[in-house]
Amino acid sequence: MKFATITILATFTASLALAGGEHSGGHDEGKAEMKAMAHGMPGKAEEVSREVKVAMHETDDGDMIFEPNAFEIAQGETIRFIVTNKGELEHEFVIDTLKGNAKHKALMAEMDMEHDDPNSVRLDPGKSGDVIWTFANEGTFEFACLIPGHYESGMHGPINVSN
Ligand SMILES: [Cu+2]
Repeated sequence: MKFATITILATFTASLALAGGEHSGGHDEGKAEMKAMAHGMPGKAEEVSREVKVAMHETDDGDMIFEPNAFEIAQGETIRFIVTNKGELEHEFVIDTLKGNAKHKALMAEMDMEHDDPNSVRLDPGKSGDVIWTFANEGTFEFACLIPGHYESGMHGPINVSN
């Protein structure tokens, strides 16, 4: 299982490298650009319309999961995701487009980096944190843990935004 994961990641990274330079995917994109993203924008605490609890943990089967594993959201809602790491490993909760998560995951496979973006929270075991996000557009987006190997172990799910 572990070998298969490594092969998939390596193949994925290679194909991204070939695709090349469409978008830097780096972490120093400005807040202004953030507002234009398909999956929405950082939300303001005073505008939170709903709180949603999310747990992250490993299972006895060797999988890693989010509970719940999908979200239905109305366009325009500002959600406070209260995320708790109930596992024994470090995990993170990242909201992005499927494409954005795929790119970010490939970068993480090369170099596992800490980040402090408004669309994510990374937590040590036993810790809680939150992400406040405004879903400005309709569509299917994704939440995921992009720590190497975790996505493949089950840590991702859809965010369906409809109006
Ligand atoms: Cu994880």
